[in-house]
Amino acid sequence: MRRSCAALTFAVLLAAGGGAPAALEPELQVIPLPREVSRVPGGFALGNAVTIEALDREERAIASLLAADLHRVDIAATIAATPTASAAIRFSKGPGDPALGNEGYRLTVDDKGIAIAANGGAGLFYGTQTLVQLAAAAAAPAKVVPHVRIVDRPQYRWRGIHLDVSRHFFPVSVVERYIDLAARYKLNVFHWHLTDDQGWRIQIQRYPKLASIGGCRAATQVGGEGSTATDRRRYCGSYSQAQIREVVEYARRRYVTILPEIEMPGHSVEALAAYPWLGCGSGGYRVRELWGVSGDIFCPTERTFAFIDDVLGEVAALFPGPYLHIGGDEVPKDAWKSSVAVARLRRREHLQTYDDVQGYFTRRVEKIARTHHRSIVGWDEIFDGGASPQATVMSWRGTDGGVRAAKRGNDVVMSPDSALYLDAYQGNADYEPLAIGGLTTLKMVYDYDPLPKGLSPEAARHILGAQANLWTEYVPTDEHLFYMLLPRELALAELCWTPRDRMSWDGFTMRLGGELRRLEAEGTRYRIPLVTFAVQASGGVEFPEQQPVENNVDISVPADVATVVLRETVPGASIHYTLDGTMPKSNSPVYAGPLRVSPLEAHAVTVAAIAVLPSGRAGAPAFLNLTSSGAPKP
Ligand code: TNX
Repeated sequence: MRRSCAALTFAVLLAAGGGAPAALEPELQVIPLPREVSRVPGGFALGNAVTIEALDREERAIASLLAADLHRVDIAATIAATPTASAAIRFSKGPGDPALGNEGYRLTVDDKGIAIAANGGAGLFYGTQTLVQLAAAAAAPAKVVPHVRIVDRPQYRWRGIHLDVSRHFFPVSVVERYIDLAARYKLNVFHWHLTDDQGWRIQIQRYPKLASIGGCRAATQVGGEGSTATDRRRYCGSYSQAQIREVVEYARRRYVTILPEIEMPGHSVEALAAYPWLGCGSGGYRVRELWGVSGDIFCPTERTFAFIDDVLGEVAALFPGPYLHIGGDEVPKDAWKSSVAVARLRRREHLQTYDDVQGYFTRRVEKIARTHHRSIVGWDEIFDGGASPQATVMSWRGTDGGVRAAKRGNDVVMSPDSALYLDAYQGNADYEPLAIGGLTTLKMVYDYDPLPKGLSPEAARHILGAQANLWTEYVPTDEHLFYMLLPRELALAELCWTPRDRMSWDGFTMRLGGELRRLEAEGTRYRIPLVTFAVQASGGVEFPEQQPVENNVDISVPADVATVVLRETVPGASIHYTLDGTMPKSNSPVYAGPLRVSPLEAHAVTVAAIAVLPSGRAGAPAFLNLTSSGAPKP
């Protein structure tokens, strides 16, 4: 039994009648929550038309993105390129404010209007993102934004989101929307997984067959993990270099750096299908049709390294960011074990084990990357073979690899599959579209702390930040993609940006609704959060708001009667429920206030509830299983 201690107590929910949580919310409606917020009484009315003063080119570029965002929340904005007394929104940019760093900003709203100050463009841009969220939360027609002083900067410098376009291909428009959303929530790295066994997706001029042959598979797996059935339909897709340049520019304007990944030496049979001499075997390679890992991998020959040099040269010319991701994960070594070339290499380089061969491979590729003025990032397996201390390690097999690498002085990005894998189920699989497996709930993402316990300050400095990965074996469409991304990306954004001691799950779920409503208005799919439950039993025992785990909350009350408060996250959604053990539907009774149930009388009661959006789209059911451990002693 738990006494109420969470911020969201039963009494608070009861007072709100289980609805309209925004009225109770003392925090600003901003995700990620800013570092320092001081509220001042009053507010500034944006109305339906504003002027943005933007005095240089960079400011004007930011202002035009801001104007487009404001337009979407029904505020028309004009940009003034010269000092304009009537401007409601002003920028000031100039180095020298140590509280802000490269990416921080000050946002001040007072009677005069809105001022955003930063040391550079990134900070100004982030200030505008905060402003748009405040404007989106403000009610029409006055659109009053609260008087406030915000001083904000990120906790981590690497705030990443990944997208696998090999398993399923997503066109430029979808990739740009993906980047748009990342930038909105102040993420700054887009990890573009461009190649894998199931398809090569980037045009390389010197090797055109990579896209034309490596970019097509003859069929695609249907069914879940382990299925060997396919749809027998040819599936192709790749980006031209012109398209890549367009996306790079799109990201640059939103202060997002793209991390392109070219997988090697494993996850590369699609490249072998295009140029069989890249493999250690005698050919017959095919772009993979099933998910999982191919045993055919790059052979570490001089010809392969020359190929990698050419490819990375073209990739580096397209992507201005400081890093190239070279993969390095899941490398089955069998093809190397039977290779004469590898045996010769091992003798020459004194490589004891096949992990050492991968280490040699990684260090060669790192040297190649350096000739193109890039550092490498690799999955944590690159550490096993002895990566150089300059390589950045992306820790995906949990966090141990990251911890070991940080202790040895390598930079680390935390993206553990246990908490930040967005291809896993978001709730009970019975009510979710087919996914790869596992469970990564919104709360699991939110609770993840990128800083492992017990690291020395020196090692902790090597934890650059965190990243969530979205593999797309089971994500065939863009609707499904955004369903898997949202709202978990918002939890990721907060753990990357907001200092840990400012984070609060209750506060986050209260702030989330406004952003979901905004996504709804933009026609972007997201997963509707489950209805939550708070319970008060006779005898004064309270259970504060409970988050269903795999859609269930089990509570045993020491009472015969209990009052249950239901809450959903999206403003304007309704809750429909049943008490008779049947599945709730859109035509089940509408929840209008606290429910009185009697678990003792019936032995057990299940409250089953769904949230239904005004559009009619319904979320997955959540179940409160109430049992009575006996009536309270008088
Ligand atoms: C492992 S995470 C992989 C990917 C798969 C993913 C599925 C990583 C570095 N490698 O190739 O898509 O699991 O969750």
